[in-house]
Amino acid sequence: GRSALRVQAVAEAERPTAAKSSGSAEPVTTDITSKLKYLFGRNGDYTNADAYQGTAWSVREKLIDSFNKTHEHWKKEDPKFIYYLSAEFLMGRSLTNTVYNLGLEGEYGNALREMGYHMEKVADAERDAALGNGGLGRLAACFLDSMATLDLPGWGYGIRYKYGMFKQGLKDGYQVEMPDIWLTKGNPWEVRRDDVKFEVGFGGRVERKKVNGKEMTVWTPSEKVIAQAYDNPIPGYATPTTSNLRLWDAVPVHEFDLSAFNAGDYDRAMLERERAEGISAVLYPNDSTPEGKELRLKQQYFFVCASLQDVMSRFRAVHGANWEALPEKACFQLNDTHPTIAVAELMRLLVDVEGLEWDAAWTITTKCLNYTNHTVMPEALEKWPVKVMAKMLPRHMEIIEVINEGWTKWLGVHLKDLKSEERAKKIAAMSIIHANPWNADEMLVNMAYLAVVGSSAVNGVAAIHSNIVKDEILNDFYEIFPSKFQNKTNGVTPRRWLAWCNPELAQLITEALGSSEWINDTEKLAGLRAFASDPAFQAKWAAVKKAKKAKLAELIKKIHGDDVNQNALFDIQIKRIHEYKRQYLNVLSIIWRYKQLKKMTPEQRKASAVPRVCVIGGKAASAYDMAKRIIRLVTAVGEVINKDPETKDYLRLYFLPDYNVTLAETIIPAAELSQHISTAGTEASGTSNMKFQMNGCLIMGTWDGANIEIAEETGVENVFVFGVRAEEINQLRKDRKNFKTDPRWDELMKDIEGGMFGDKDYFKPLVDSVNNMKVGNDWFLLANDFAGYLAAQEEVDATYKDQAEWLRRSIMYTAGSGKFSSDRTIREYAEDIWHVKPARPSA
Ligand code: GPK
Repeated sequence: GRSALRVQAVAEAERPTAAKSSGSAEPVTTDITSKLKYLFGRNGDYTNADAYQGTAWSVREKLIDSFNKTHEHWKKEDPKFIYYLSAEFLMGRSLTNTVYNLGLEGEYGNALREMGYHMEKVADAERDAALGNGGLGRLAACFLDSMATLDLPGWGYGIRYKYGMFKQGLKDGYQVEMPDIWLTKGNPWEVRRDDVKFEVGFGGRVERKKVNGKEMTVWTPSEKVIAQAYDNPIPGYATPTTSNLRLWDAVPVHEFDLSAFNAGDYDRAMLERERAEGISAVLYPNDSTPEGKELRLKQQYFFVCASLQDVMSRFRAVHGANWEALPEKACFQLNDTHPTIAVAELMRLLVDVEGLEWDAAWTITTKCLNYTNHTVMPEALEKWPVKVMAKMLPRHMEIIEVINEGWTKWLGVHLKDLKSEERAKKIAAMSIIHANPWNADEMLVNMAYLAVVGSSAVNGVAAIHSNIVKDEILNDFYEIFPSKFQNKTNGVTPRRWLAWCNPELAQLITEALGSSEWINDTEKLAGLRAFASDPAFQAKWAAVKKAKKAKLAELIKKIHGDDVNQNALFDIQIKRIHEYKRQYLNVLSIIWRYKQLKKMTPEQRKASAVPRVCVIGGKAASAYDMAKRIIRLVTAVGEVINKDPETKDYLRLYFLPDYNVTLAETIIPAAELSQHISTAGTEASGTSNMKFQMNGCLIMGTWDGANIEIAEETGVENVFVFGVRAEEINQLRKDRKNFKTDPRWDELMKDIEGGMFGDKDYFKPLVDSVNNMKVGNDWFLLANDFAGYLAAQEEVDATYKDQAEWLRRSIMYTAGSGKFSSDRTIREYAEDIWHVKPARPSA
């Protein structure tokens, strides 16, 4: 039997509330086979993939029962709702999460076993819902889990991309991208709502007209599409609440343009369909660097427009046109600037469609909206050319101009004590519409500024990041509205990222703490500190890690065909490939380690080397040339060192292709050391660092993002910290030309340039990007942190040799992870920003 089931049996018995399913009278096996028979025309002899379909469609019904109950309750109670607007939701798989969250693991585990299947293998047939790039999209998914678990009335709103995040393959060590065709086998986790559709317009013209004697603005779009709703029920854990993620699919207004069709003009008949479907066709694969493509703005407006209409139509059904009360019933969280057009759209709906006065509409709008910033990288802040916006959304462009006029005028009064020259400078710097600094002829709409002006609250995602937002990125705004700015340190769901992905560790924790209450009260994990130095407990803890390492070793064998030493230190860096995340620095230290090993005699290696298996994984945006070169460097270095007979017992480097949520669920529990080594001040928070911490993985990190808070909770002395501090960065960048590189660094650069790993020409730009100090390169200061990084790596080796100390720290990590549950984060949002209260349906 799978130990998850035993953990669950414990969890089940101690559920704070009754489990949601009372256990249907009809045996689950019959239900699964009936689904296979009537939905798929299958009769016996099922593959794991079949068993997955039967199980999923069966579980779906319990999920929908819970969803319906919850929504009946919420309809009756009419509480205030939070709507989480996000262009990305990186959900991963749903089957096991749903089964475990609903407390159905006993029924379904047993049924599958009776039929001769294993839940784990059956679950493996599911494809990830990869409607996101990385941290920002996965954060949204964790937030939905916590909102439901905390019984908060709240929905996610986004786009039902037909193609999610591309699948990454390797060809001769280079990244290749393949489409993610994820819906071909149907999706049991969604419900199409044929009664929920809204029209969304683009382009056209704007006129003033008298409507019923009132002067109104009328927008006549030149292009229209229909947003079709799909609901994805979100089960909470240990509660009857199942909330909702509503995703919009774009479909044509007319199935076919019949006149064109009849006239034999098939091309034109198909045009409208293609145009419409193109809007929700594909997720842009850029993480932290927006692509200024028109289709992207279209996507943003498409889902925002449909979502706002949807919320307003539900409000109207209950409260009529009493829009002043909207902020008491609805608030919206803008997940980064991607949904910021909501500021203009809500104004348009209230003023043009509902006929409110501008000022009344503005009060409502700013009360309803809140904005989360997720990055400080200047190139990542979204700015749309006025020309593009005026053409696609002419009325919105007008509205933004009026907002900006009001805003700059207000600023003029507010800053009346400044000298006129200074005042003008400040106003220009804070204008929502401003010239492109690289092209004075082009005017841009600064979406972050629009979001700040149009919102009640603005927050960053870790303490250091929120301070940088206040002190640098949006400092002018902070000085004017200090109380608008907040911090909400990110969190991750302890269900998916500990209890469900590491049931063995979960069981051990539950045994030690005497209860599974930690699964939704992670502060209880602090109780593990009492066991940190207990040799018997350490031995059990080590045995779990070993079992998880064996699973990862199996995966490496499957992908690369190699057996790895399972007693080696498993050293992991998995995240999007980005220069600021410095995978390159990791590779340099691995090459350095390799060279040191080569210099040793076999006896010396045997006596003193700590064997390591290094794993790097992550996708590079398709157009991010430097990131692709970094991937190739990883694979090229791996090709050399993994087959070197002198060193291969002591050092390996594997690139694991197609890193995604599901792969993370295998890798993270197996990790002993994880790397979070961004240049200080560049990683807003990081969230995988929290997942590793929960799973007892030690962290090698810079003083950046949530690493800082993780170190505070775990004990700074237990974390391998290195590198320059955020406060030093500006000065160090200025002093670039005088920086003297470490001789070891120079040696490594020569090695790469000299072709030690082949592909000299391809790696040349990589070497140049960090090595031409005279022209001020190495923007992310790899050379500055290099020596400190190598020293920290030596400290890792020394600590690993003392297994009792390593295990003590490992336990201290999990014990210190209580703060990083997304339940805590969501509670803070609910109390400080949303003012939304729990509303739990009865079981
Ligand atoms: C930030 F700006 C962006 C973006 O476009 N995509 C994305 O994943 C990440 N992020 C940050 O880079 C992480 O530091 C952070 O933990 C995550 O958002 C969630 O806040």
